[in-house]
Formats: sequence, structure tokens, C-alpha cells
Amino acid sequence: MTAMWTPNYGHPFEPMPYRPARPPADQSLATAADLRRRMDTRRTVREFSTDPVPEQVVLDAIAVAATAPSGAHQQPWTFVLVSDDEVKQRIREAAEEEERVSYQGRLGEEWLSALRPLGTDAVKAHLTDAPYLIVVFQQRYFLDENGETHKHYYVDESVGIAVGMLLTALHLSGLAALTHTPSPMRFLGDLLERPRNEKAFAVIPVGYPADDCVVPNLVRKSLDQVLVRR
Ligand code: IYR
Repeated sequence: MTAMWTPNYGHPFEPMPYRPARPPADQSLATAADLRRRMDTRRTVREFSTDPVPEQVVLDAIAVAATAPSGAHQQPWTFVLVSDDEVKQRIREAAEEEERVSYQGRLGEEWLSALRPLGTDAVKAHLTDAPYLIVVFQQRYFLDENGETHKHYYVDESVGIAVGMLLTALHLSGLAALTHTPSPMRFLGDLLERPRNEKAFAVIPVGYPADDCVVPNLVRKSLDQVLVRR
């Protein structure tokens, strides 16, 4: 049985428990090429079907995200899984209120023109249409049971990696997602009654794409454009 994690859990060293056998090169090549092809079909979806999705798939994807590496192995994340229609509605109303101010000018002209090709606006129907919202919080610091605070390290990096793994797991499990970042996000901590050490990082609606879902016809940078060899 694996030990239960606690904040002061020590890390005795041990041989790698799940050391994988080295796969033959052709198998690695086939796996890598297949993964690359499958991940290239991931698209951010903004129009969701209201059809239910199996909860266990979402739970498994969150469990995958929670395997992410983190600064000092502090695992500074909390995933709030929202499926209650009333809570989703309240999140939508609060998000739209902030987004209206943002789109009416708070973002500034340069930002607004960068967003124009994506066709986003202050209407956030995905927040009530998608069967699940995963609200990701970062634990800016650790809050012990006496209310004392302890530093967490590389929180942005750790939570960013975890969200990347979450999006990958959802996609490979056949679910669509949107990385939504209403700004400011304070209302999420209030609405979801999170403790003061937690700060909202992203809202991720999860579900199936709507039958008439459209996505912008965007082009990804090629490997040559993102890779530098030395
Ligand atoms: N948070 C706003 C605006 C927005 C910002 C970026 I950068 C995007 O890539 C998309 C949207 C919103 O969610 O609409």
C-alpha cells in the first residue's frame, strides 16, 4: 500500500518502483508518432453539448494531472469539479460580469485585436452547457491546521504543467475542453469557498463538442518553427 501524503512526508529513497522495460526503438517511434498525431487533433472548444460524460473519465484525467512534477513535490493544486447546474450558473453570471468590463475596454486595444480572430466575447455559454467545470486553484502557500503559512515553490510552473497534463488526458480520453481564464478570477474563490491560500488559475469546461461546434481555422507553428538545435 502506498503511504498517505502529508505535508511533512519524508522521502526515503528506493529503487524506481515502476521502472519500465526499455522498449525496442521501433516501438518507441510508433508510440511517439501516434501520440504526436493524436495530440495534433486537440482543439480548444467553446461550444459544448449538454450531453453527460462519464464522471470517471474526468476523475481519471484529474488524477493524471495530479501526477505532475511540482516544486519540492509540494503538489500545490486543488481541482474543484463543478457539476451542479446552479453553481455553474452562478459562475457564468460572475464571469460574464467581469468579461463584459474586459471586452468593453479593460483589455486594451492591442489585446482585443489579438482576440478578434478567435471570435471570443463576454458571453460564456460554455460555463453552463458543459457538463463539468474543472476549476483549478493554485495553492500560493501551504496553510497548516494552525493557520500558519509555509512557502510553496514554483507554483505557477507546477500548476501550469498539471493543467497541460489534464488537457492531454482529457483529449486522449475523447473529451473536449476549453482553457478559460476569466479575469479577474477572485469571484471563483469566493463562490467555491476556497481557503485564502488558494488562487484560481483557470476554469476548464469539459464535455463533448456541440453538434454544430465550429473552431477557428488556425495554423500551428511547425516543428521547425519551434525547435532550435545546438
Ligand atoms: N479571458 C477572456 C479573454 C481571453 C483572453 C485570451 I489571452 C484568450 O486566448 C481568450 C480569451 C475570455 O475568456 O474571453
